[in-house]
Amino acid sequence: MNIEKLTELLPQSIDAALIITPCNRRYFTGFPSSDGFLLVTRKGSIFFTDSRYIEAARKAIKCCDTAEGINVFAQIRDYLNERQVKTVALEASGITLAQFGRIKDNESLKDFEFICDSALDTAISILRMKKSEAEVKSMKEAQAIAEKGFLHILNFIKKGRTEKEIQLELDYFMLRNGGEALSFETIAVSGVNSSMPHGVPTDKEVQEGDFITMDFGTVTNGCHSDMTRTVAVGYASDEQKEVYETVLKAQKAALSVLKAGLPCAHGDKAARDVIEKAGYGSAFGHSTGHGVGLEIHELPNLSPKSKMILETGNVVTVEPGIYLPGRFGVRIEDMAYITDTGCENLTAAEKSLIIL
Ligand SMILES: [Mn+2]
Repeated sequence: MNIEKLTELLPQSIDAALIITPCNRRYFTGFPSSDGFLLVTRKGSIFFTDSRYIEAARKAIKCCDTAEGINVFAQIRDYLNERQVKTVALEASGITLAQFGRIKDNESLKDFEFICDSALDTAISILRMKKSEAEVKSMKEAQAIAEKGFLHILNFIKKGRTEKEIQLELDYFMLRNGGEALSFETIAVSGVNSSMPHGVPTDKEVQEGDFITMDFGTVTNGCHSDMTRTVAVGYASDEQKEVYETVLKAQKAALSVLKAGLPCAHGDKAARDVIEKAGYGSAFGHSTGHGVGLEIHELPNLSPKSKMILETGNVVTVEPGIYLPGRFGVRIEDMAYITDTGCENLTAAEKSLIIL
């Protein structure tokens, strides 16, 4: 169970963890809610939530006790005192200063030491990086919906459509076909706008000769998908084709080296080397990829700065790009599940250049 594993990963100086962020609460309990406190100790764990959720929480949560939070800080105090807890870790990267203040300055909790450094976040991210079978299944489901959306949007795109129309059509399709949310605000940028890696869709109409870059994903059971495709409308110039092929070659180069044991920075380098060799090094400013799961950006990162090593069970995106300001850009992105021998590509959508 993840809760037990968490207590093993925490430094001995920490007796308990108070988990507040919705994403981590959901990760450990499997139960999504907007309110709750998950209190994890070495001698038992309990989830407090309010009257709106308690009935559903009692039915759904099997991994720890549940209780309705009536006077929740006093209840937390009593639970901790019964277990002789002195030190309690908090999620430094996820809670607000206001939340930290409310806990640390609470009259009921004044006898405990609250630790808000990286210890708890580190322990949780070690667990979350290794995806469970259920999480991978959900990510595959989300990805399948997104890929249906990609096929749908290929029939929708034509000269005269605006970027916003393409964005909204893709969003509606994914939500209409089983997606419970969008992974992030869909990017659909065309022509000169495609040189902005995270450009925001505008009322610009698609013209012949435009590249359109679409970066999108959907969510099932809280798990995110993430993919990017660049397609051409009408025709593509020789230069556009050359840039496209370079990005594709870089993307495939990274995918071919990913496996458990590989330093993340080497995964990035495999893609970056191809782009640099082709003379576009300065046009690839971002990292090659990032972890994805219950959140759209998780560890590990395929970044030149990363010191992490890939492990079996990680899911990372592989998304090199080339961006020529004022002209055009290309990005191609798949998600990869890391294994002992390589990686399983979770993305099946066509990658060779599509000219609509
Ligand atoms: Mn991505």
